[in-house]
Amino acid sequence: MFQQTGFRRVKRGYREIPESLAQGPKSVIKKSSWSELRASLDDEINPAVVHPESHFQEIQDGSRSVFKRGYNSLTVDNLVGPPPQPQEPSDPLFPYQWYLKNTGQNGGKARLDLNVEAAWAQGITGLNVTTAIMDDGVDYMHPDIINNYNARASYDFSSNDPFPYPRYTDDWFNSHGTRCAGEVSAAKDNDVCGVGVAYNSLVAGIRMLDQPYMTDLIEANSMGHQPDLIDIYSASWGPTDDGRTVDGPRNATMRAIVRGVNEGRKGLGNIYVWASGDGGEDDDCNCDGYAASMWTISINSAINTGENAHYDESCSSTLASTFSNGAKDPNTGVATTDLYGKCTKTHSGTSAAAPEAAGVFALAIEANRLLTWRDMQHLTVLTSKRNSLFDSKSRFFWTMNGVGLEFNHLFGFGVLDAGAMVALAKQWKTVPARFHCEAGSSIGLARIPTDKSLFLTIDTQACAGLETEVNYLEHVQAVVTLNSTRRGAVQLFLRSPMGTRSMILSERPNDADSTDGFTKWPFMTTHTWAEYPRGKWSLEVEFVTGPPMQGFVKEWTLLLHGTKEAPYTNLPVTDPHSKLAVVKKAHEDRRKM
Ligand SMILES: [Ca+2]
Ligand SMILES: [Ca+2]
Ligand SMILES: [Ca+2]
Repeated sequence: MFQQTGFRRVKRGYREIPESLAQGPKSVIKKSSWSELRASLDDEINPAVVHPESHFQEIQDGSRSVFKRGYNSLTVDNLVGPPPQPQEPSDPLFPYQWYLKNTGQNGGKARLDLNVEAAWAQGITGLNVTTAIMDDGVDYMHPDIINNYNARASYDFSSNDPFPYPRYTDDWFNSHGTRCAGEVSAAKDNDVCGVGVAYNSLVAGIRMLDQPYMTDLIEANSMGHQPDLIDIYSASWGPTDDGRTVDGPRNATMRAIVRGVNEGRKGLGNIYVWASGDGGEDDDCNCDGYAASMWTISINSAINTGENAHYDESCSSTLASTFSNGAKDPNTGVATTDLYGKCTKTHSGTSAAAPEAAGVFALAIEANRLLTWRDMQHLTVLTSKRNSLFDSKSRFFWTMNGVGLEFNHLFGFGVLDAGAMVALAKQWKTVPARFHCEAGSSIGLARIPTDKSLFLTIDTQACAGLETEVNYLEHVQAVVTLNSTRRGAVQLFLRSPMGTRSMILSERPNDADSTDGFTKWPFMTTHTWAEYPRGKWSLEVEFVTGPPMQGFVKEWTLLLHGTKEAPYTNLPVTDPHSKLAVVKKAHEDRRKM
């Protein structure tokens, strides 16, 4: 056995770090309460806290037969006609779940929601899809969760046992995972709390946040846990959102993610959903290697009026958005389950946004069990909506990319639309093979001037004629090595041959680093999705206005990821105004040239 060095990972949605955590491993109190908990589990298992594993299997076997009375069973009713229209949930908190159905309650914007009723009306509720909540545990005995709890797919990596039950603290600090779980799959019509986005889906608990320090091994084990039983992993945590951290997955975790997307779900690829971060305008989620990864779908949030939340981070790797709190009225938080059978109306942060997306993706998987991890990203791009999302400070506007897809630096391609995603998922044909083209490098010291921008260009054929030819983009990465007297004063923009300008690094006023800089850091953009990559790419480097700085770019490598073949040729277009129709037309026009 070997000891791993620990590092810090924080929940998103909780701004305050309790002293015991902040003090780290030196905190004796923390350590002793921790060993007490372990000891209590080892000695005598309290049946009120932990059940034998078979208990949950029994519950699930029982509950599954209940589900089968729904849409999927081959009863005469189901063979004869369409499934009955589900009634609006009768759960007491449903009227507060404006993110599911926004009627304009509490000053919100009517119809600004996830459009889940349109997905439910298609007979899709998440049946037999499992989402794992990687967090501080899940109160799996909560009456709104217990029947959807997938014990077989669950584990406790914080204390190495099969029971990811949250550790008790007086301030309910460990309520985070339970709140996230309810958003995905709280039960419908049971008079308890509200209802999950995918209320017939299964939820697993992966307890891994509740120890003084994180290790690569705990993260890797969590993200690679039961990849054939778990479809979606939802993570609402990451490197500290202090606006001066540049950090990401370590070696083992990186390998676990890669294995997940390549081999998980029996080869279709696991879906990793990530909260983009709560660092507000002073942080940039492209400095968070989990959120910025191509293999995660990172999700930002909007509040009930369509504004971004004040804590929202922006970055070009964000794919789409869902909803969270932020308005003054406390009833505009996220209503969901809470610890010990309770409910809450005030779940918050991009923490609350990621599980909503996981729920929508669970619906898409039930609609089409063959969706790959890349299909899910394409579906997200094509069905997310601008709706009425806007930047409350008018910094970032909606812009059209080179093939007519609208994006916003804060919200990615817009807010998820469950109804549209399920409908398109049902018709979906898996996208063509993906290739990785190393498009070019610019090596050698280039000084960043103080009064104007530095432009570095790469002219590329995008590997035309080679094995790795890319003609239709998915993700683009600019791998950059640079140093500056103040890292937080550097801004980076990437301009594509079709003219789309992504801000791949924004100012971070708290980042005073003058020694580390960025070393081969992969800045990612989704904004050039479906564009043609051939031609001139330029990296624009500038200092923000302020005291004079010095800096050098040492290296820049452009990596293009996407398909050789046009991705949507086999898909029927039912709505001529849909994003699918727009992109398909752009691709067809291009081929005629
Ligand atoms: Ca446990
Ligand atoms: Ca309920
Ligand atoms: Ca961050």
